[in-house]
Amino acid sequence: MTDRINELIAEVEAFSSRAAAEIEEFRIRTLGKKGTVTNLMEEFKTVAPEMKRALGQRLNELKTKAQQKINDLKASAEAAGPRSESIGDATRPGAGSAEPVGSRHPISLVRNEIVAIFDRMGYTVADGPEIEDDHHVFTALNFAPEHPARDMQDTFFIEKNPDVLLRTHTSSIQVRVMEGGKPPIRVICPGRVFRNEAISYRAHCIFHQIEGLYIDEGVSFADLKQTLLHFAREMFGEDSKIRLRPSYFPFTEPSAEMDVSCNLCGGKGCPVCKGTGWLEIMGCGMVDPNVLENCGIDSKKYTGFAFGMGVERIAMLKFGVGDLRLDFENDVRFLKQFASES
Ligand code: 2NL
Repeated sequence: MTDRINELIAEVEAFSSRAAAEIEEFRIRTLGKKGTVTNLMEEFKTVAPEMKRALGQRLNELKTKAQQKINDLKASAEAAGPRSESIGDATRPGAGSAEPVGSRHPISLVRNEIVAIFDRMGYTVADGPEIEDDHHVFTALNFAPEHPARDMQDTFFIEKNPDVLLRTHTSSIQVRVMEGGKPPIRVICPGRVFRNEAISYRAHCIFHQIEGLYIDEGVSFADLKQTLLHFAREMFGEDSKIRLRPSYFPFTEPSAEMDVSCNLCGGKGCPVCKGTGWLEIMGCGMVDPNVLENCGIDSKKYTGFAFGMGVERIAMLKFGVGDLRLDFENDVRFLKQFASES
């Protein structure tokens, strides 16, 4: 009997498991009604009186050890949680609980791409306030005192003070850059702009612009053309062509509207380009000498070009967004469609 007790003590000491079912099975096998330890207790009753003292002590030791072992294993199995029974393949991805990965907004994607193209040409990004004053939005940019853009119908004014308004274009950033630094200047200015317009599928009162400005000695219209051709090839594909049509802006002279060849039909004419083979994507021109002077730059020494484009319009062309109100609703079903872009 002593040998069997010793064997069982060794067995109890060696046993280990983190699975609740195995621990319970061990309990039944040892301390259960027909368990090994319980059987020994029964047998103990028939042991000769002179053996009882020594055997009894050893048997009690076995019983206590078995009970302690079961309690300890149960406690550590519970602390480790239900999954610890079997972790299975540790290289599998976690089940269910990972956060869904978001995606960039199409406006951000297009802005980042445009900024990256000009960054590679040596332009730096400049930022400025959305709440502006008349000087930076209109006067410095050569808008005549009675120009319609200064009207309440077109511009949001704040606090009934005509000198506190929301910028209607990001040119106000470039005015600040010119006022604060000396040529050579090469900046790209992305940002939100605000116009008091009725909202429709093709117009919104808040939208995004990117403007560029390059000022140095001897900058010519040829530099403007070549810069914009390079931009069009990078943005819309290397077979892209551009054309410049005469236009008018108060802040540039001469001014032009730039079209890029329609990359959907290759210039043959389709519904997107309305049969013309061309898509209008930006306005541009040589910075008016008045603007340079208004911003403290010597117009006899320096010349420059500038250009501006609407980001929503480029996103419409690039991603086929048919209604620009979608850009502002943040409907997840719309946003998810850009998850593969970066
Ligand atoms: C358009 C046209 C344009 C500019 C923006 C500019 C800025 C300064 C001086 C001169 Cl500081 N010009 N910007 C020039 C020509 C066109 O934008 O259609 N934008 C969406």
